[in-house]
Amino acid sequence: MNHQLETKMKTTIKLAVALAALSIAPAFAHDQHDHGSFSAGEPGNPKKPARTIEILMNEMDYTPSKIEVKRGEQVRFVLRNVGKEDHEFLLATAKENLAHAEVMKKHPHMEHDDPNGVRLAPSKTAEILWKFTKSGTFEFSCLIPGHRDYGMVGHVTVN
Ligand SMILES: [Cu+2]
Repeated sequence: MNHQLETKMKTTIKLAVALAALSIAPAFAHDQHDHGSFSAGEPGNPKKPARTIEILMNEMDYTPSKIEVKRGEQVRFVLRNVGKEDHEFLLATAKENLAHAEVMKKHPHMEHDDPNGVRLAPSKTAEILWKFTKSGTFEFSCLIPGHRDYGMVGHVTVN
């Protein structure tokens, strides 16, 4: 696929995500247009210290699936796909992930290149540096159709 077409498709998918959010929660949709903000905090600063948390992705769960962090804490997620299928790690609110999941039912192979998420092929590893600036409960989830329902959802509690 040529790059221009790929970029165009990504833009279309982002628009579709925004539209899905709009149909579920009009008040929330505003955030979707602000590409600088994320529901679970913000991308981390590599120059600042971070706690490393390793998360294994498998069919069909995460290990560990529950983590606790302090508000303002920076976490370096080391994500390892130890399974036999592709898996994702998308950090957001449950509401945002559910809206995103609806879009993925129509586009199961959509790529993610956002700072709060990654899709990994089997035996691949990736890192996400994240600063939890908001208190509350957030989740990480795999939105490949079926995976979330089968157990690929974990929770982050920010105190
Ligand atoms: Cu998965």
